[in-house]
Amino acid sequence: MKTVYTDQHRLRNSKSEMKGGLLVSPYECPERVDYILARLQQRGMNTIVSPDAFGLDPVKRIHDAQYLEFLSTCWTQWQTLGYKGEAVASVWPARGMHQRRPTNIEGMIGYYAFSSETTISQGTWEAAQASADVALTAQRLVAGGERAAFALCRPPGHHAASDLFGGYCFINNAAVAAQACLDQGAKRVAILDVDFHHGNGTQEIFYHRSDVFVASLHGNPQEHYPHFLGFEDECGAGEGEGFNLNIPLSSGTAFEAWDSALAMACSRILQYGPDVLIVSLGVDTFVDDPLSNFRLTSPDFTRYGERLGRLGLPTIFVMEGGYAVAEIGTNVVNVLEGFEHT
Ligand code: Q9C
Ligand code: ZN
Repeated sequence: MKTVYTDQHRLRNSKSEMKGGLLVSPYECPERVDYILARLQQRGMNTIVSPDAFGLDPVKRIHDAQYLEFLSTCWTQWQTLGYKGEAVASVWPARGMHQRRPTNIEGMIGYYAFSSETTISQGTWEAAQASADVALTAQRLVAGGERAAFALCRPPGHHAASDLFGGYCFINNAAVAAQACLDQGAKRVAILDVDFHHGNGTQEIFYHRSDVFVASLHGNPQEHYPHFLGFEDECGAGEGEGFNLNIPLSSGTAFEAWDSALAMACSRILQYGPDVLIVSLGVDTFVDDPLSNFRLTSPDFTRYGERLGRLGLPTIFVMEGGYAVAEIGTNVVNVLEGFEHT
């Protein structure tokens, strides 16, 4: 399987993440990708393809134009305020507050942010756009007949909604790729989100639609980020009713229980009969992940990769989370190798 990759991800190099009231070094760091590339090399999966430039049209099929305008100008506008730190939201249109779109950047960043850990700084927009190009290039490979492709996206995307950023995500790369499949003639696309966190952005984007089936296994939002979405009773609405599947799992979930949840999601996907599968591949389900508390071990990733391969669907892997940096390469490549062995 080919990997789509660009150095442009390095432009996303923010220095600060709000955590427990402190600004810490971001978990979502460039080194994550270095470890994945190194492991791909080591395992001989070294066909690396550079992304093509698709421009904003395919991104605008998913995201609000004013939101994209905000992302592309935020850092410049923030600097005009003379602040010393990176751009971060501090005020939101919470319950009972008017929800008109502010024109001032301090208001606007709160309007478009859903959480405060994610800062915007020099290069964030350029990296986010390149990350979408990576996903679109992988989509093009699979549309062109490859069985599978790996989009080594960074920054990740699954928390980004049509007009919201957060959870380290700005553009929803998996959603953009799914829409590209449909725009090129696919009738049905399934997105399977195996990141530890609920893919709230992906859910929001497709919640009212039946042409994309979204399934997510994740830490119970009662206890875990993103807290407000990802419950079992969120099944889609209107046209989309029955086309969203959430499987929240409790803290400490180990492979056996996780894998039976995956088997359930897989059978729903087969029932749906998609033309293509997009896997939102977060490996923060790993036992030593610093942000999460599932208990998958490195060999478990191979086993579930095999399960994904047995679905027999054209598959686009889109990189999401995973913060145990030293092991991230092993865990990601194990999934891809498991898939390829089938
Ligand atoms: N105490 C992805 O994995 N954590 N994003 C906020 C938790 C944010 C994860 C603080 C986690 C975002 C793509
Ligand atoms: Zn995650």
